[in-house]
Amino acid sequence: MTPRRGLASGMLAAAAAVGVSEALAAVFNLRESPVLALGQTVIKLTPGGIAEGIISVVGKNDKPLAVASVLVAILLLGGLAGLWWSARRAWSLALIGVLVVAASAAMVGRPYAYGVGVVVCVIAGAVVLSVLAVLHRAEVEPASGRRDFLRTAAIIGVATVIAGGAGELLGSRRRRRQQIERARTALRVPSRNVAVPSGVDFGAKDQPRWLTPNDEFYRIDTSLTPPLIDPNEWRLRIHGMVDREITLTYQDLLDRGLADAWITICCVSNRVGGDLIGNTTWGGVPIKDLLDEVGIKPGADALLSTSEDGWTCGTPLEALTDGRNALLALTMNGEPLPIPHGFPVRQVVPGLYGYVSATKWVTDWEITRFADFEAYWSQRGWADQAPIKTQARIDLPRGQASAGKVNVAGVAWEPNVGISGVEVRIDGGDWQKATLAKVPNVDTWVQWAFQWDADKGDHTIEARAINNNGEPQTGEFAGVLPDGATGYPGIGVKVV
Ligand SMILES: Nc1nc2c(c(=O)[nH]1)N[C@H]1C(S)=C(S)[C@@H](COP(=O)(O)O)O[C@H]1N2
Ligand SMILES: [Mo]
Repeated sequence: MTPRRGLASGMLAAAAAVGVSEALAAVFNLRESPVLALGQTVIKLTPGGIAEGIISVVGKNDKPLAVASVLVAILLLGGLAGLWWSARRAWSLALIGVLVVAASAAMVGRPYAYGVGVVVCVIAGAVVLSVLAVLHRAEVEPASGRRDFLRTAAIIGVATVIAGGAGELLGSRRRRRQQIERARTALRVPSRNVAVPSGVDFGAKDQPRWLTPNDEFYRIDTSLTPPLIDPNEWRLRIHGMVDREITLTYQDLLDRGLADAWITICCVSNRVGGDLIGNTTWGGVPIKDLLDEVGIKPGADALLSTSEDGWTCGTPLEALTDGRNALLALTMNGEPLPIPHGFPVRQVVPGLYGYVSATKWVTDWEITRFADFEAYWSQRGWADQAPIKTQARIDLPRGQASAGKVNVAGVAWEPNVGISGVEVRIDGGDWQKATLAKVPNVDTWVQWAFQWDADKGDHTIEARAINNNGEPQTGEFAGVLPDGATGYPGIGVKVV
């Protein structure tokens, strides 16, 4: 192998190792990749006088400068290892070994050191060895010639760029997420009253709590990774069929004062008995107040809301102005919205399925008419209008029960209308009244319980909710498409 090619093979091997180590650092979520750790270590080890001299020249760019120097050094030393690979293999191996040890030491010496950082350095060393071996074999094999070496080198080069690029992308997204998470934690939202009202939760073992904790709240959206929005940069533009167009900031909303409301939200894709539903307290600005501020022009019947990532949602103005607690929400269970649940600002509207009301990461409101647009899910076959249907769910018992008194329990809901009763029937018999827990308003689900005197054997239990208009839920089965499932929830129980 010519010296020039030896040098090239080594530099390529070093570049591949850097690319792979960047990617692995991102995959393992390390705070610093080996190159960055080496750069930081160089800064730390540079004698004060020299460092000051450098900083006086390059200013705040000392970190990029250190990283660039490290990269150049790695490439040059890699080149040397490639140069020595054929004739002085031992020197070459020793040099690679020294580099791996130096990088490992830098990783371990940093705050937040992780043992896995050493693994990354060792893998990077293995990459150098493999690339050198492959390139030099491509050169010496009988059939091979210049083209084989170049072709192999080209493939490795492309792979290096892809690995490094992917690592960079993943890493920068992670850093951005951490930055937004810090901004979220630093927010001072006025303290909220999030105490669970008394009497709402029977407290039965194995039953979901009346208040759904934020980290257990169901999540449905079309984004692979949630939008990352800095609350200081967030804006909501309100325009369309309005008298006065306005643009709101996060602080504008805080200045208006937040109202709190207990609201159960539910996904249209929730099958009968399903768990795409949750209940919490939301703090926000009443949407009606904002609509009054901008002034709705005659003829408008819809709010077309758009999220930062381009998802769209059509909500009837009627539901936003009829006096129900429709909120432009900033908090969820007393804290700023979690990022996956719409941080910094989302909508919550009692009584409408999420896809027609609950826009997360909302940044644009257009007052318009349903006749003039089709929102994201309507374009895909779902209904334009979708109020939440009267439903009950059975949560207890689970699977088996022992003969005698059995606690049959669950929840029922029809936000914005409320539930007046729940009935239970065993093996298709008569409907019998269950007991309801308390609720603070008509917008939340209500827990119910029924004491069943159970005989041994296999049984089925069904339930139905009756809303505050005295209407029982329908027993007729319907799937979730186009506007929500119906039918009685039913479970099979083995009593022993
Ligand atoms: N930006 C955006 N908002 C969205 C969605 C979405 O895909 N993108 N999905 C909606 C749907 S279908 C539901 S059911 C609710 C779910 O809210 P959650 O994830 O906070 O429970 O958010 C709604 N808001
Ligand atoms: Mo949904």
